[in-house]
Amino acid sequence: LSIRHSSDMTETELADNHAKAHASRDDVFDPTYKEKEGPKPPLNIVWKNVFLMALLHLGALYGVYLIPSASVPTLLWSVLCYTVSALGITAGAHRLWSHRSYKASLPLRIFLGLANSMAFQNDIYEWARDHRVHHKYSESDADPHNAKRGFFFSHIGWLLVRKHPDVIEKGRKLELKDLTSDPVVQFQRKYYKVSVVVMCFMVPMLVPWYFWGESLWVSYFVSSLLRYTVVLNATWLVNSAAHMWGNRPYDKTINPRENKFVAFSALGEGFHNYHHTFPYDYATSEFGCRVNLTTGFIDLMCCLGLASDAKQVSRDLIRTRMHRTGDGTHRG
Ligand code: ST9
Ligand code: ZN
Ligand code: ZN
Repeated sequence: LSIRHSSDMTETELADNHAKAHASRDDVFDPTYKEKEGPKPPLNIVWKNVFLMALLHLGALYGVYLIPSASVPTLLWSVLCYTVSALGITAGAHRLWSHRSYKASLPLRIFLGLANSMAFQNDIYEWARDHRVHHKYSESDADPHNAKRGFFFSHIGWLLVRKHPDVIEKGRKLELKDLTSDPVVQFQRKYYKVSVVVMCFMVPMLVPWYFWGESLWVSYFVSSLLRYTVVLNATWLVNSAAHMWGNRPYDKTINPRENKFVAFSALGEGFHNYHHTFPYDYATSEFGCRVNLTTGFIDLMCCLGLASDAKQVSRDLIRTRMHRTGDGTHRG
């Protein structure tokens, strides 16, 4: 397993190392940014998005109603599609492409690119760009899903209105060369729409119909629409619930929190106080694979030689930081 354990380094060496690792990336909180004074720009609702999101959620509710008529293989297939599409976000867009917390070989990047299209959450480039501004200007006007604007806004509302101009202004200044020079990211961006039609809608719907005779109606509403909607909401809970409810063992001065329910449903992405404190840690938690399927997946990829250079924060650094800025709720 090629995980770099850095437990024998001093804190200064570690801090130095992390600074170097981050020299080319823009996912670290920038305390110098100040929101512009004066009245906030008016809310500009995008009615097309409101309509489509309402329709999607109605379709998903109908999918819940159809669950009893779906066959067991169809239900298992839906769970598999959930896991694969979630990994396209967690292991792909998030830990690999937004934070560069490990390196992935070309075959693994191709798999994660396809899995990402199955999740249909904007292309990898756009997702990672928005996510870097989220970390760098967390909970301010330049954060696309600023949790200070409430649960609804940070959950889904931010996708139903025009962005605050500071998100775009600050986002345009981000360092994104690593994304523009990754052929998988560029290819997925170029063919994004067709890849979503195939991966998010056609493949989940057609496999149950072709291989075990499920009705297209049931597989469309359960494996495509319901599965897609649940992955979306599990992801959005990281922005809403995990910025509101839970403890803050690593840094009590920030809002992101440790939330077990979100960690479970988002395959390990609910340890959000840890993650905003140490965004470069490939495990997004100090507890390895515990309630963290994504970390198990990346470990497996390292074992198979498909991933490498997984970055981890040392125990010493975690402990020092916890004592300095934590809320005292840490168990260890
Ligand atoms: C979705 C995304 O759901 C979900 C992301 C969640 C993030 C989660 C993070 C949590 C942590 C990780 C944990 C993962 C857990 C996963 C668990 C899995 C179980 N910088 O966008 P426009 C430019 S998507 C720089 O139209 P508007 C842009 O390039 C769901 N530039 O802004 C463009 O420039 P140009 C499906 C930026 O008009 C111009 O600005 N998709 C930035 O304000 C205008 O861009 C949807 O629902 C930036 N950050 O519209 C679609 N941003 O003109 C949603 C923008 O030069 N999107 N620019 O090309 C939209 O319809 C629109 O974006 C909008 C805003 C209406 C929201
Ligand atoms: Zn966050
Ligand atoms: Zn992140």
